[in-house]
Amino acid sequence: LLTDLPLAPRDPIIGLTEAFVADPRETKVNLGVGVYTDENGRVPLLRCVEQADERVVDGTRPWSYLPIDGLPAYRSAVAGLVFGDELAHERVAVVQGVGGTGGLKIAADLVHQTTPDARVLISDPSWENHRAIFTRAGLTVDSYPYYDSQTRSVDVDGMLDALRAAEAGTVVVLHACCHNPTGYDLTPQQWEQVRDVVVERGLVPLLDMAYQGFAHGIEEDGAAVRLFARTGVAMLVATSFSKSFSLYGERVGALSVVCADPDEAARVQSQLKVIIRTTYSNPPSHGALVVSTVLGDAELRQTWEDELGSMRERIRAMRTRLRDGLAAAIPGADVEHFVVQNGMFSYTGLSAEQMRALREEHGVYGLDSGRICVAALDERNLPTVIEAVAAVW
Ligand code: PLP
Ligand code: TYF
Repeated sequence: LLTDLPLAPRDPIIGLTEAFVADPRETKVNLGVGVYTDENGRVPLLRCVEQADERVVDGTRPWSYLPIDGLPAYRSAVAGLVFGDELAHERVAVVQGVGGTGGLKIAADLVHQTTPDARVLISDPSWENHRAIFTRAGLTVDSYPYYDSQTRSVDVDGMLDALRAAEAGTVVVLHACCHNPTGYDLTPQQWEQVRDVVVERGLVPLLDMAYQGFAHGIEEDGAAVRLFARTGVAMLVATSFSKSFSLYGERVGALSVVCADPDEAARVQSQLKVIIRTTYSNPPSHGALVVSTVLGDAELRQTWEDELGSMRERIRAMRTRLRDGLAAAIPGADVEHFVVQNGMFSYTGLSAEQMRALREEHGVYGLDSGRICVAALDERNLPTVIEAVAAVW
């Protein structure tokens, strides 16, 4: 059974954290994995989560099984957050997911079930796991142009051309906001252009929403999802609360599928339940209870919005400090892109070789693609990072 099984490659991002942990240097900085840390370098426990958690622990022991498709209150809270009153929620099949990754995997299995020959287009570049998840589900994955390193911006013409050339039924994976890994998002006008081509060509949009609230705000960051929801075409939305609730290890996410009518939504919901039942039977309860408690309580929800706003503003402040520090350290260098990008990640523009030098000579860990996690910058590590980046520039 296992004799000829080869050793699988490590996850490049998680593997980097392992190398970081093994590095003995005291001044080392981990800008590899996409995790938000606060001004003290710690993953925050949000106050809204702490307070909801107390209620959950007080009120719900012992732990029974959740329904296959998840906690009903959580599912409605997700529908409210993702779609607002843009469409009738009876038209949407929503299931709890094991993180955003779980939502994507359920989506991939559903697409494979309905259209085994479907092609999936992901952005070039994209989160590594996109290609892996859809490929493993048996689908063919290709990419559309997204990032133009010459102009340090989105190659929207290349993207639109690729979408125009795609066959009807092709699934197009779009980062709803805070593109991972580049940090470059579409403008509202560009989103409208993408929407028009997707609708005209009969493509299936799958919006991956892992960073709602990290670019401009909860409402603002949901605009692309609502833009597509208004068109009436079938669409899929994967949601992750890992970052926005700082609940990484609780694995809280969802998949929403917008259908033509309530009857179709009921059929989709039933098929999603079969996929879940045969994958992990039913989802874990604790994180979803915490999130639905926060979203269902006006006061806790306000606390969440404030805390999410603080995370967003701290990231923006770190981007500005990085830009200013690099501009001072490298006279004449164009470093504006650090403040143009959104979210937790920044494509620095550094080459793989420069990123290796950052790691080996300076103990600053980012990905070979040039991606760093700016949400892990703080006042203590900024001087080290600025000095190191300036040295390899
Ligand atoms: N989608 C994107 C674009 C991501 O960056 C991530 C990051 O972790 C995910 C999905 C998965 O989120 P989760 O950790 O909730 O599975
Ligand atoms: O891109 C990132 O760093 C985050 C975290 O297999 C992550 O999305 C990275 C790799 C992975 C799972 C999550």
